[in-house]
Amino acid sequence: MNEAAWELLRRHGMTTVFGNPGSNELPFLAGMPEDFRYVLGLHEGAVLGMADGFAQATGRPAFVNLHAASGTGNAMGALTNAWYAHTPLVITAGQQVRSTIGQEVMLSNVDATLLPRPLVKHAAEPTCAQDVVRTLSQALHTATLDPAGPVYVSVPYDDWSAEAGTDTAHLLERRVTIGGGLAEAEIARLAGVLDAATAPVLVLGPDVDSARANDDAVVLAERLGADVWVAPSASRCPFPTVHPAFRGVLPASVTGITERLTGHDVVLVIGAPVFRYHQYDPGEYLPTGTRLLHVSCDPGEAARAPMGDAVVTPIGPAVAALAKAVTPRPEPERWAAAGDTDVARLPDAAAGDAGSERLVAADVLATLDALAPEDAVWVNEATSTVGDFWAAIRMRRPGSYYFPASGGLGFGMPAAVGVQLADPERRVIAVIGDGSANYGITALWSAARYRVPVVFVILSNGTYGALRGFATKLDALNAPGLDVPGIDFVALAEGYGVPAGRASTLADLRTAFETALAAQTPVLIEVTTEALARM
Ligand code: TZD
Ligand code: CA
Repeated sequence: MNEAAWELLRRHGMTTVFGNPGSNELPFLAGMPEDFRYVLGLHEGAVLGMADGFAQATGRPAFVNLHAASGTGNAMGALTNAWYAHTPLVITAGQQVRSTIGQEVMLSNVDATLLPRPLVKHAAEPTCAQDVVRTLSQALHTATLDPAGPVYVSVPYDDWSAEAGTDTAHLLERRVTIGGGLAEAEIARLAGVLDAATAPVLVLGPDVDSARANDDAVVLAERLGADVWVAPSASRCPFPTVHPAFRGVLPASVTGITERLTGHDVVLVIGAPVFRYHQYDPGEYLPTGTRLLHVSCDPGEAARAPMGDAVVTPIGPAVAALAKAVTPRPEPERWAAAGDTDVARLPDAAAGDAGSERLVAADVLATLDALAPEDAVWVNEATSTVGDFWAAIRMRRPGSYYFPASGGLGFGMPAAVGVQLADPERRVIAVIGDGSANYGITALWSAARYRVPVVFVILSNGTYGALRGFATKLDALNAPGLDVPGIDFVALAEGYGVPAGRASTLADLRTAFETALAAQTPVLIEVTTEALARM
């Protein structure tokens, strides 16, 4: 049985196991073949975050093995991000011996299939040992089909010593794919609306990046002469930020978006929900007379939107087809007038260092941008400085940006490790707030243990900056628990085996960052920054 399950995973290229083991998982893990690698995370939130980053960066499902209900519970916060990022994950959890689950012996996973809902597409426990491999097969196909997402399988550990069913050969062979893309007539209809528009605009979301459709998105924008906004709260970067069409990220509020979209008669949203708002800010969803078209791979996303006409289809082929179908227009003059947008804005070190003991985040980010390799991969989990991040960091290639898709903190540090494991050729730089860092801090140990050379930059402003912004807006500045002073990230990193240093001037930062980039190991840089309290 054990061998049949491993063979199934091998056939699907899932030879990395992200896990944290317990007694229930040992009978399965003991059979792990030599061509598999096990990546140990010390907390299940970090296990799931690493797998999430790995799956997003490879574009393939990742395999996770957790311990029973307790391990699953620890991973649930991280599952919110995987769910909204459309990350294909096959999450397995060891269950107690089948005949004893009813007694609720230690570490039985009672009602195992209910536990991870509603954050999985499917949850199952095989009804008998002979159905384990088919259940895993169902899980991995379900995880991968659009909209991709996490699935959950609980396996009683005595199942692993039973004989596999006689029909597993069929399971090893089968492929399950989604046929077809948009029908010709549908493409022509959408292209017709875009061609007839006087001022079309594109709003692109994370699924454009995960479908590797960024280049086609550039062609579409150029042929339409349309500016491009990135969808609010985007967890990926779907468009080169150095292109003259790039306008920035939409704010996560109704009125903010309506303001930005004013002047456009047609808005085409691709690969994002319409819209992932955050702060409650009631108003008109769209400027008067503006028409919104939505292309999504997720029926739920399409159905729940409060406005617009949606079509559900795989994203990659849809963007390619639309890019071909629209009639080319001349390049807008405003693009040429913008000049070269691919320029570093390195702050003057002396200016940044004058006066305050603390650095301004925008200067820190501009410094990182100027010194980072052109193809660097960025993981961002510093919440009050997201706007500064998008303004400072130039991203030119697909797969350059990862951010927690549902805003659940604890994604950044583990995801950075997973992304770097998936893509050793590109350097991963993780910009993490001193609040966020604590939810995923144990990822440092995995980075050290497996020599995963992520550069972790901790923006240490001593506070939950974003919450200070919210507290101002919600008139709740008396709320307790908004500051996090007194954390020594250099000591924490060293404790987990990651070399670390502190930077309180831009000159220090430059030296520390250059040294980190030259190293073959993970490095952490703690940067002392100003609290911004901006929204
Ligand atoms: N817990 C979890 C798991 N996710 C969350 N999103 C929060 C709490 C609430 N939260 C935010 O939404 S932002 C934030 C918290 C605590 C502050 C993060 O602080 P930081 O970054 O130091 O990482 P800034 O730049 O100081 O805001
Ligand atoms: Ca902070």
